[in-house]
Amino acid sequence: MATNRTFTMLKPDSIENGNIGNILQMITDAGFSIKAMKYTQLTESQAKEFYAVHAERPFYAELVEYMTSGPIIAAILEKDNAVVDFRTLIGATDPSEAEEGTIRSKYAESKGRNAVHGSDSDENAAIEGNFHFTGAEIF
Ligand code: DAT
Ligand code: MG
Repeated sequence: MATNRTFTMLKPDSIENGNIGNILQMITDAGFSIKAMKYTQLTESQAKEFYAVHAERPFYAELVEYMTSGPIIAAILEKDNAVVDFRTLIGATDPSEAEEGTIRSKYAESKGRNAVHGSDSDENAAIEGNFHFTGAEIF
């Protein structure tokens, strides 16, 4: 995946709370185009693998349970400076620390139920995008 791409998930709270449309609007209004997208539910083994980097953290079990608790939307997004600009658009992990106007400030409930995922590097964006999509699913 090119360095102008990032990977996102709209987490189960975004779907439960009816925020998908508003969040996708914020993403496209910010200049991201959608290269791939699917509505799906992670299995326990997929969630464990996706978040393996956090396996030693105290919140890992809670994170895996939460991320498998309902459907998500997974997407690959494209824009210049995609990884950094998307992290700016989503705001801090903890919504109480997220800048006003960011997706997490508007829609996240808590540190765990925080509305969206955004890749933290070009390398992880490529790994995460390829985890969810085959080449034929990326446009
Ligand atoms: P981010 O999603 O901002 O990249 P992260 O990579 O540090 O944050 O953590 C991944 C996810 O794990 C995060 O989106 C929500 C969950 N998480 C992180 N810290 C947590 C905490 N202290 N308590 C509960 N869940 C947490
Ligand atoms: Mg992260």
